[in-house]
Amino acid sequence: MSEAKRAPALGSLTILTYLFLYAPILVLVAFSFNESRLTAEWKGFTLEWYGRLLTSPQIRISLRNSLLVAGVTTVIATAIGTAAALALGRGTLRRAGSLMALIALPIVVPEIVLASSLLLFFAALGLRLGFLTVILAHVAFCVSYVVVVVRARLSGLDPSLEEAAADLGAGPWRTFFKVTLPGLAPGILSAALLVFALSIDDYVVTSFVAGVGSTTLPIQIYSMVRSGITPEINAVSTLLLVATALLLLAAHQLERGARARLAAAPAALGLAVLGAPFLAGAGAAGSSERVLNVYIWSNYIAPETVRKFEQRHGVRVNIDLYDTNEALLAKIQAGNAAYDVVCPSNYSIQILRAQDLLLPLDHSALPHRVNLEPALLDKSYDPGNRYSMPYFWGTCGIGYDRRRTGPIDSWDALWDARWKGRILMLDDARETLGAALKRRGRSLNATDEGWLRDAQRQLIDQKPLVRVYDSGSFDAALLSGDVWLAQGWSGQLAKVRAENPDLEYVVPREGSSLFVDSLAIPRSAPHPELAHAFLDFVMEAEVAAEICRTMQYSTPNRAAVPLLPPEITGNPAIFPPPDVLRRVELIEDIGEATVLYDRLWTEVKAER
Ligand code: N2P
Repeated sequence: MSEAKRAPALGSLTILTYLFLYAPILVLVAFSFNESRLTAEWKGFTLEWYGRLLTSPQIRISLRNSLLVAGVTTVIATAIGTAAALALGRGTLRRAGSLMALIALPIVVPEIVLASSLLLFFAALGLRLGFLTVILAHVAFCVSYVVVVVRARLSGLDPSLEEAAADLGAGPWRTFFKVTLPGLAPGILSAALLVFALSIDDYVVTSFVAGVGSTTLPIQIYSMVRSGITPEINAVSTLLLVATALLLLAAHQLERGARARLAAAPAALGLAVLGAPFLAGAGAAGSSERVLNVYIWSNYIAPETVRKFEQRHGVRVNIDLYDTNEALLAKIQAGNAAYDVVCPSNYSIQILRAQDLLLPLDHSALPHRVNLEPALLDKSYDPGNRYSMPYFWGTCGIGYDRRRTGPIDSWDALWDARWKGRILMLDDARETLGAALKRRGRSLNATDEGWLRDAQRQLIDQKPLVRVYDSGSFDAALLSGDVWLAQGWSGQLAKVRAENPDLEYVVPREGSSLFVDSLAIPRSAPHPELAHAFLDFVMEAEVAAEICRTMQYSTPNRAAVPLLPPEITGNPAIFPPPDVLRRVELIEDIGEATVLYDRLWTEVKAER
C-alpha cells in the first residue's frame, strides 16, 4: 500500500480506537449536564448537579477524606519509593534484578488479591479499619510505581556528575542534595503526581480496608450508584476525571523532561478542581463531633429521614450500604469495622447472636417499641427481641413489564427461553437457590444435598437466559427497560410502579421467601447510646410512616399504618393479602449447609 493510501486508513483506525476508548466517558460527561434524572433521555442543559455537589455534605466529606488519604500517601510512598529506587539503581545491592522484580509485583498482582490480603493482614494485627489502614494500603500499592518511575530517571542520570562532585570534595550527603536530588527531581515529582492520581482513584483496595468515617470519593460514588442518584454521580465523576487527567498530564510533562513550570499549570489546575467543592462549602458541614455509623441495606432509608435525626440530636450520621447479608456478616465478623447500627435479616441475626457479636438492647431506652406489631416480635431468631427490633419486612418475587411479557404467576417465567437476555436474578445464594427449590415445591430452607444440586442444575440451565445477577439495582434495570423480568424484593419493585404503571410485582404461586430485617447494635459499636436513640427514632409512628412511604417495604410499625396514604396500604406488594402470606416462608439459618449453598451458588456464577 502506498503511503498516501495507508495514511487515511490509519487515521480512521486511530479515530475509531480513540472513540472506543473515550465514547463512554464522553457520554458520562455530557449527561452530567442533562436536566433529566433518567440517563436515557436528553432534556436540556443544566448545571444543577454540579451545584448539588457543592451542597452535599456526604460528597464533601468523602472528597476531603480522599484528598487527605492521597496527600499523605503521596508523601510516604514517594519517600519510600525514591529511597528504594536509589538503593536498587546504584548497583550497590546484590541481586538488584530479582529485588526489582519483587518490587514490581504489586503492579501486576490482581487488585482483589492485594485487597483481601491487606484486609486479612490488618485483621491479624488487630488494626481497626479507618484512615490508617487505607493509607497503609495505598502506600503498599503505590510504592512500586514510584520505584519504577524514579529508577527510569536515575538510569538517565550521568554518574560522572556525582563522581565529579566527590572529586571536588563534596561528601556523600552534599553530593546527594546538590547533584543527585536535583537531577532526579522531575522523576520524583512525576512519581508523586502519579501516586496522587492512583490513590484518589482507587476503589477495590479501599473498599476492603476502609472503615466507617474513612469513606473516600470512589466509595461514595459507588454507594450513590447503588441508591440510583445518577446525575450527581456523573457530575462528580466528571470532576474526578478532569482532575486525574490534569495530574497525569503534569506527570507526563515532567517525565518528558519539560520544565517544571510547564507541568505546574496542569498540576495546580487538577488540584484546584478537586479542592473547589471542598473550599466552596467549607464550614457548612462536619462541625459536629458526634457521629453515628449506620450500615444498612440500600434503598432502606431516605436522606430526609436521616437528616431529621441529625438535626434532632446535633450529630452526623454516616450511612454505608450493602446488598447482601453476606457482605454485612463479613464486615461484622472481621471485628474491626466500627458500625453502631446494622440491619441484618432474621437468619443473620441468628448467626450474629450465636457468635456473640450483638449488644443486648436496653429496652428502657426504646419506649417507642410499643408501636411494633406483636405478630412480628418475639420470634425464634430473637426471643424477647433482646438483640433486635424489626425495621422492614417484605417478600421476594418477580417484577415484570406486563406489556412485554403478559401476566406472570410462576417462577417458570424466569426459565422461559422467550425472555432470553431480558431476565435479572438476584445475586444472593439463598434467594436464587431458594427460587429453584420452590419451583420444585420444596422448602427454601432445604439442606438435602440432592435437592440442592438439582436447584443448582436449574440455575446453570437458566444462566444463558440471564442478563445479570444483581441485588442492588434490579428496580432500575426494570425501569430502564434493560430487563423485562427481575427477581427482586417487594419494596423496590412496588416503588417502580409510580414511574411505569406497566411494571407489576408477583409472588409466584409456588411460593417464595419472606424476610424480616431488623436493626441491631454490634457489640463493638463505639456509640451504643446514640445507636439506641436511632433505633427508638425510627420506631416513632411518623418516622416509620415516612420510611415506609419513601422506601415502600412493609412496615412492622402498627402505629404508622393509619398515617399512610391508601396507595400504600392498599398496595398488595407492600401489604400482601392473606393468600400471599400463606405461600411465603421465612429464610432460616441452616447452619452447616450455609457453606454448601455458598459453594453451589459460586459455582453457578463461575459456570460459562
Ligand atoms: C433492600 C433489599 C431488601 C432486603 N435493598 C432483603 N432482605
